[in-house]
Amino acid sequence: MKSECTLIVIKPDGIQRHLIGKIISRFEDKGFRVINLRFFIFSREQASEFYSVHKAKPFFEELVSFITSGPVIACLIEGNNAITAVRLMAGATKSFEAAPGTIRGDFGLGLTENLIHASDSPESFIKESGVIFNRT
Ligand code: FUP
Repeated sequence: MKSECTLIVIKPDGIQRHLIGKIISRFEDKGFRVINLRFFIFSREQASEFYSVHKAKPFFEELVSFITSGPVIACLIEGNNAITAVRLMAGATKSFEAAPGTIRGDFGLGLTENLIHASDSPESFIKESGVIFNRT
């Protein structure tokens, strides 16, 4: 058993489509605990830092524009192997290829608009949760 913490962000499309409850319920139903939660709008500066690993990618501008386009919800989620398990539950990046049973596979068809972000490693979790929870 490896209890660990991860971060999810319900993206603006998830909020606009009223999927907050459904998305968080999946993690609670699985046995994870929500240990912190924040409803906010990313500033451009904060979004650029959050997505800094993608700075050189052609889709960076689109990604920052989208994530700053409306409110999001960030949740810290704790439980056994949370980082791996939560990413499996989110599904493949391209929602139109994501497996049924995953959040992206069940609720969306988009790429940039893919409902949820989930940290992919302990290092990403520390960096990303710092951008959201350790600053005003
Ligand atoms: P993921 O880890 O599944 O969230 O995906 P990545 O870290 O590979 O990409 C980060 C975000 O960039 C994705 F959620 C969607 C977006 N993206 C695009 O908008 N266009 C692309 O071509 C690739 C990713």
